[in-house]
Amino acid sequence: CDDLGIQFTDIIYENLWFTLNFITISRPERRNAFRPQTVKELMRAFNDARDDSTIGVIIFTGKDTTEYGGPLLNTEVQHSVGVIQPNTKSVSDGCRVPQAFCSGGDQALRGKDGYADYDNFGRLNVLDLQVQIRRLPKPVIAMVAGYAVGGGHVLHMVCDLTIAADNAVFGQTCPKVGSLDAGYGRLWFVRCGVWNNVAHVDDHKLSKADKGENIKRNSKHSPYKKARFYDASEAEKMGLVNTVVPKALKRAPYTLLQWKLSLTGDFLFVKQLAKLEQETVKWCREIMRNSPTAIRVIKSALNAVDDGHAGLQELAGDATLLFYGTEEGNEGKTAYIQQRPPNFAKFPRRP
Ligand code: 1HA
Repeated sequence: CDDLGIQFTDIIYENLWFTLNFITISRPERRNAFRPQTVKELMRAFNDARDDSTIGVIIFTGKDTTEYGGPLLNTEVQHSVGVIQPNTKSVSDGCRVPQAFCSGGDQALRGKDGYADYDNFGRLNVLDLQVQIRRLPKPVIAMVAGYAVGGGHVLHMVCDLTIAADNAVFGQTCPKVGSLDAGYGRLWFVRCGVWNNVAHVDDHKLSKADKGENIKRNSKHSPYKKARFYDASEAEKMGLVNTVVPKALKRAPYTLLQWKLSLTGDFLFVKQLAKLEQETVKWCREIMRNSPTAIRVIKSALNAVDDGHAGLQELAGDATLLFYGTEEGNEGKTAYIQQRPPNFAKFPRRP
């Protein structure tokens, strides 16, 4: 439930140690694909975490989808249907990645005007969520195990940091399903030199020799230009993820007693977490040791150029926030309330 007591159906919203929030997309039967309702719930949860002054960092993740693994496909079949070849070294079941951060928009609900679930019109409301995460004055960390593809890939990219399990697989499936995200999705591709979509689509039409040439051409442009999907270590090299964690294990079930103990000694609780979560929490703790205001201003400054006037507004808003806390700022307001001229002469005009 959120603070208004509304039951979430598509996400899980949890608090850890009163300072971190986990926001988890929970549609495992669809590899955590989002529908309009999912996005509405995510926006509500992110808003709640923003408003809660005890929360310093938000961890954004996807529910473990392992139980919806389905039958295994052999590598040849995967190739023929265009499914990606994951990092097989790290997954116990051979050639299939059973987990997902998010597989993008739910294609079964896509109509001519966007994605529709309970309404008789479509929405592209994930675009609002992307903006919301960018403007949120607290760090948002994407914790990625398995697939982060299509709109799910973009969601991890708009987060401030990404901690990935070594079975993570990244890529933009959009053109393959007749979609495109030319907004924030493109931003990091340009930054990291990821050339993905066109090759992904064209590759199917090319002969074997041409395919080789295509790949060579890509690598000639830049070692970072990637066609098709890429795994966690490649994503790390491209600067798309901050670190890769060796194993994506499920979080061990914990009892109420352990949970209570964790409130007194968090070490006990950390022991209950999977490696991926442990590493993510470690990063969160490092962030939490820093000045929240410095983190806030740095986030808005980092995003300001790419976000244009909206980015500048965010940064300027931080300046206003800080100025309101000064004696000089306060003098103007006090003078107005006291109906006297303000005395700004006493304040230094610094070089
Ligand atoms: O581009 C945009 C937007 C652009 C602008 C504005 C708004 C946008 C909003 C959204 C998007 C997009 O996200 S477009 C890209 C949509 N996503 C995809 O193209 C990914 C589709 N999924 C896959 O390629 C694969 O499922 C997978 C690589 C993630 C996983 O493969 P795997 O492990 O073989 O699982 P699979 O059997 O394919 O999937 C398990 C179940 O989940 C299947 O259902 P089932 O047959 O068991 O009933 C599958 O249909 C379902 N599923 C997975 N992803 C989606 C999905 N169902 C609907 N939509 C999905 N995205």
